[in-house]
Amino acid sequence: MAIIDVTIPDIGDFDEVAVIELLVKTGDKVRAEQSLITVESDKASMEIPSSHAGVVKEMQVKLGDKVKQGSIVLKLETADSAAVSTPPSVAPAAAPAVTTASAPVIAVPAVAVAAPVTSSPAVAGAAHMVAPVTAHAVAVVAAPAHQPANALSGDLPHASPSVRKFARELGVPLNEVKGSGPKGRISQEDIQSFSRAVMTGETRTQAQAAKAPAGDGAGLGLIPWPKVDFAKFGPIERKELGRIQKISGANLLRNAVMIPAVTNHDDADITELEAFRVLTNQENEKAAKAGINASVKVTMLAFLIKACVNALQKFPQFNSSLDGDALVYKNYWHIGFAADTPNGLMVPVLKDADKKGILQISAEMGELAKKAREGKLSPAEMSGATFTISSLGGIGGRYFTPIINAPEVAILGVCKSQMEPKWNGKEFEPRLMLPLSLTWDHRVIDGAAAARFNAHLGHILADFRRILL
Ligand code: CAO
Repeated sequence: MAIIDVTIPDIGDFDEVAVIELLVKTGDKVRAEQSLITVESDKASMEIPSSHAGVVKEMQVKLGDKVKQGSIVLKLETADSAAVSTPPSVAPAAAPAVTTASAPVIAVPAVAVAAPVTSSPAVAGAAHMVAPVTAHAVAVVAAPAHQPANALSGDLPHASPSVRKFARELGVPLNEVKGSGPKGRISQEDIQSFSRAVMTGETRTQAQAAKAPAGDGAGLGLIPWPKVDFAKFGPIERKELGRIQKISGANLLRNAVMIPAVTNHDDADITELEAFRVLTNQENEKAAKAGINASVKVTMLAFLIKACVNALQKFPQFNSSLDGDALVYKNYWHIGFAADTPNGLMVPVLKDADKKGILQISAEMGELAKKAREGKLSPAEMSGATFTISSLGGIGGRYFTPIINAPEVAILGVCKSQMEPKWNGKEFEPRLMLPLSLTWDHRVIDGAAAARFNAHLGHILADFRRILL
């Protein structure tokens, strides 16, 4: 028997977060990895797991407390006396493979969901966070977009933890809900009524909308969402949206509504680059068989990441973020890429792409995509992107209009390359053309810059040696 302190592990780029939910109490028996409390910043909420199994002897935090890495959550009596000397695992959020300690990291919204409990050492002890995205958007999605600001100030609206959780799941801003219980306590029914009212456009009166702070996205004066009894027209089946979809939807909507986005479509001639890629893979395979190096499969996306970094360096406004009336230019190039996973779309971030070669990028991308599919990405591996690429090249399609992943200002969508007849001045010749779709924020970028960005990208992809110039 031993009493140990269970502490807050590395929770990524958050200095201090508020305790918004206590999931266990004194006397409870907990398993290793079981969630103990929920904490929340303005960017994300996350459940803090137990580093060991045992019995809760004493809670050391209460609702509204501010905690950070190392803060003691509770005292735990464990059966294992060796546990005393085993500090809670706190490392994983700072995944070594791709973490850059020195680079400033933008607080990219990340969402925390109760991620599948995993026994993987890669996430053990780390806050359970998953950053989801949905179709056509590669936003690393913020926790409830309208999360009440006062949840962080300690002035928590009157509601039980389960009601808070319910509100978060629906993306309902608790501080806007009028509680019907004693002393204005908010119940689950209040949340449901609020949510229903929002869906039918009843909640915000025009007066409320007029009072809404500029830029909160409210008060668009839209007509109510159509209410249709679908069952009247044929058999239906109703399925709740997944948690990730619910949360990401609010963020996608915000990004779609608040960013004046424009998409430029273009094509890049990758005939020679594709031949080089195929050759590189053949040579790599031979070398791997001969035991000379590890086998790394190079895909077009690795070249695209490198080419994008070059274009971002030439056109730095594409690697910036809006901050009020100022533009923040980032002198680091962390590229997010959308990865299709069973949990939904995730956006792992390949850090310092400017400092890495194609083989390293390919290897890291492979690792990150694998972790994404297994739900093992750490918060650090999903944050800090300065630009995002969404590649549907392995699937198909011609062009699409990706949604910008705020606070980034541009995103590149890529579709499947195909052979096309191109006029070379004398005759048509078959060329492998890669469709590019660049969506950009018109507050920061103008059409001419976007056309130049795409043209430059195409120029690099057509002859990759230009990257050396
Ligand atoms: N044109 C033609 N073929 C392409 C291509 C392109 N632009 N890009 C990739 N391919 C080919 C690859 O060469 C590979 O072919 P082989 O198996 O014959 O070698 C095949 O497609 C599969 O590639 P891949 O998808 O495994 O690798 P990738 O590096 O291109 O992509 C990843 C990795 C993680 C981005 C991808 O697996 C994925 O998840 N893509 C989906 C992203 C997505 O859904 N975006 C939309 C977001 S908006 O809702």
